[in-house]
Amino acid sequence: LALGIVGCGGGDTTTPDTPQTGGDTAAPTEVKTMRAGIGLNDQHPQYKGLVKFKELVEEQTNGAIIVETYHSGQLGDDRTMTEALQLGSQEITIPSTAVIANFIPEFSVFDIPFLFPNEEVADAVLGGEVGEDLLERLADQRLVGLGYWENGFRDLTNSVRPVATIDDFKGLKIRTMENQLHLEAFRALGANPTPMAFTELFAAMQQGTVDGQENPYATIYLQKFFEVQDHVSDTHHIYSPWVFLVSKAFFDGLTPEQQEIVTNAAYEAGAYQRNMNRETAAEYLANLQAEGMTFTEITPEARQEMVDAVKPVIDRFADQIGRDVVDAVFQAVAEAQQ
Ligand code: TK8
Repeated sequence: LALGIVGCGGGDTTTPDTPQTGGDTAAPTEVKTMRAGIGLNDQHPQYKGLVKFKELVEEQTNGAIIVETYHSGQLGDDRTMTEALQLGSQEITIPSTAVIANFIPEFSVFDIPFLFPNEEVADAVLGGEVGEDLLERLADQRLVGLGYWENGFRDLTNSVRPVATIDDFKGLKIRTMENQLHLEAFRALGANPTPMAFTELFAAMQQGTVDGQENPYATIYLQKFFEVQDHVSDTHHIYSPWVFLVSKAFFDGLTPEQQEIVTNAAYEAGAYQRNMNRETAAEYLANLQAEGMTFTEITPEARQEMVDAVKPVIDRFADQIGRDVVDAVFQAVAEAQQ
């Protein structure tokens, strides 16, 4: 008894060919598939968080929603996958806010260097009114944002020299994410930045197309950047959030109960991933040193020089980001520290 195939807002919907048996354990009448793609590999807390999401959703919907997980850029880079959600050919991706800023400029507010002094302040701002307001703006881009996950504090690596002060940035070819504020900030630090998708980064470092990059320790270690990079510094120059994105067309096609399950699962898996990220950061730095990377601590004085150097960039970008958003974020950062 083969039942019809019902299309539903982007996600594949197939109706099982077994007739309903009734009762709580009945097979779902209509199975929806969520194709979830990320750029990092299957060792990273981001992927472990995605698997947690998959388990929660499949269990709580009794298999009415199935999540297919793809890692290591199998479905493309952050920007391509975000566009796929808009087109309805993919249902989930978890890009950096820096990439989302190409769709909604206000998201670049989180790329302001040295904005968050620590993770507690980041949690308070992202989980508060400012963070929620930005997530609501995703609807205009046919996207739904189900909370912020943690990429984390970004640290500089390179294959040329240890970096201890701003002078050491001079002339370094640094890959940045595809984000204008990142580019301008690294120019202000004296580097020679190149925007590039994450999926091309390892090869670029291997071939010497770029001298360095910047990412949290978990990414540097788990993506094996120590094989092509010699030096790491705790610049902690930007705290990168990820956003758990769902295709709006698909999300709108879910029942209210399914929307609640998917939303709660995204937030629960986000907390799980954030905690795992934080619990392992020190271990990954130690692993990088064990793999032969030199580690340079940035002194408060040296960091202050960097803060001063990028300040004009922030002033220049405030209007492009939206001065109301910039003011609201700085206000929220100040309040979170009281
Ligand atoms: C992975 C990216 C990565 C980001 C970058 O898809 O591009 O450097 O930090 O985590 O989202």
